[in-house]
Amino acid sequence: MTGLFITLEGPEGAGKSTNREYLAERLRAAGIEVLLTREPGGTPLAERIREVLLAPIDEVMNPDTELLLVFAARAQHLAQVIRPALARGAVVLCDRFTDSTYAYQGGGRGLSVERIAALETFVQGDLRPDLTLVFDLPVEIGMARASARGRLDRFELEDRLFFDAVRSAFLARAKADPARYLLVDAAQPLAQVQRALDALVPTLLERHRG
Ligand code: Z5A
Repeated sequence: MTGLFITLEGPEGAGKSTNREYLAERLRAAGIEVLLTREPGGTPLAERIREVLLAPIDEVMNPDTELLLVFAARAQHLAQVIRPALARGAVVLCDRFTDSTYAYQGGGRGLSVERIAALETFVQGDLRPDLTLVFDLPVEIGMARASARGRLDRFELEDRLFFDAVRSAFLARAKADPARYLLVDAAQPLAQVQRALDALVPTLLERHRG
């Protein structure tokens, strides 16, 4: 049996976590095992790498260091959590995955797509999400939602140009492969976003049944 691998992507404050919980409830109501997880993180070791990635520090983190830490966490997460869950037929709902690497380390930090793609193949083999929901949001709204939460992490301290590049990278990836990506307008009121997710549930159940 193989499960369904769904990732939720987009800028900070786009509602990924909120909507991941919402979608999980809908799928669980249909009697399906749903695993909620996130990146970077998802295992105790990968969560420790997350702390290193997010904590503001005085030393500038080299972009290659950042990229390798992201994929180190992912390798652990895949081996310990994601692959076993998919193998037993669960739906995996993962808050961020490799599209965030293309957006933040690629778009934001300027690392080449080729370098990221090489690590993607090295760490994931041919595993790619079955579906990626991209929650799109104007940069200023995302930054305002993040600031409202208080202390900013190392990424949230970046400037407007960085976040413009991140958003463009997400949109370009969604546009390039409409069969895998679903773009969600995350600036709408939450109830409307969740109506769009409700409409998606029957398709997901059908795909899961295979
Ligand atoms: N990162 C990376 O660089 N490379 C990688 O490969 C990966 C990650 C995997 C941590 O991510 C950082 O890791 C991330 C990129 C980097 N950094 N940044 N910036 P994270 O997922 O932990 O951080 P986040 O995106 O900042 O999480 P978040 O702010 O919690 O965003 P969210 O999950 O999308 O939003 P939320 O918590 O569901 O909602 C935020 C608030 O908005 C909350 O009060 C909601 O009630 C509200 N909300 C949500 N939707 C709506 C709507 N539609 N209307 C009004 N209010 C709403």
